[in-house]
Amino acid sequence: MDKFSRDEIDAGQHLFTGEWRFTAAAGSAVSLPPMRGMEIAFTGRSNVGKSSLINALTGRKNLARTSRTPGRTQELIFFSGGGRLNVVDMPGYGYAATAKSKIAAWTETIHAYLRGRANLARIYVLVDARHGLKPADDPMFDVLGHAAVSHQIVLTKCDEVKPAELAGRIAEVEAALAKRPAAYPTVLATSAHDGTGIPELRAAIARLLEERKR
Ligand SMILES: Nc1nc2c(ncn2[C@@H]2O[C@H](COP(=O)(O)OP(=O)(O)O)[C@@H](O)[C@H]2O)c(=O)[nH]1
Ligand SMILES: [Mg+2]
Repeated sequence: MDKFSRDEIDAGQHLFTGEWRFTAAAGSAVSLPPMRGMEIAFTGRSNVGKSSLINALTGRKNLARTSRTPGRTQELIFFSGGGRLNVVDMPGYGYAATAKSKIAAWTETIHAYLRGRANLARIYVLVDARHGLKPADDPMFDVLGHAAVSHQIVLTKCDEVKPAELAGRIAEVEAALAKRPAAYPTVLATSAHDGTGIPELRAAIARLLEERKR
């Protein structure tokens, strides 16, 4: 796991202090909003904790509506805090009951988004710390690799696993990443429920935006 300086932690906190609000939703390629500032996007299997993590990052309890029904969010949802950074909640995947037609529409929208988004700094692929990587994650990593979009794994729900199990899960996921050279080699461990890793994830995003400036 990466280490962050006090300055980077502060910069991360500052990055998320705005009044975060919903700005747009896109359920198809044509409805994508115009590019503005920089974007980071969150993806992962349905129910992995995307909306909860966005709420924790932005400090807004109900910004990204958390849902107990997997597979409900079928659109890309855009949020802004009024500054340079925009956050995108991507539709979840890997939900067995999803109709084939919906998967096709989802795939088309995601591909269009990844192909045409010059201001997309990184995709964070969320993985449940209790379960690790699953075959359902493979298509997303394949798409990200092909599109050459910068991406990194964030473990979610770390409050649910004991420290020794978490260390093992991190090692296991980072070992799997060695076979995916397009992916960032280290993971970030978070919990939206107890706040673990949230300052570090904010700092990682602040560092990323600094790198993008140069
Ligand atoms: N224990 C624990 N549960 C979480 C955490 N984050 C999300 N959840 C739960 O996981 C479920 C799905 O969360 P949600 O954010 O809606 O997932 P999404 O489908 O990926 O957007 C909800 O019941 C959340 O309460 C976490 O950090 N810890
Ligand atoms: Mg959600």
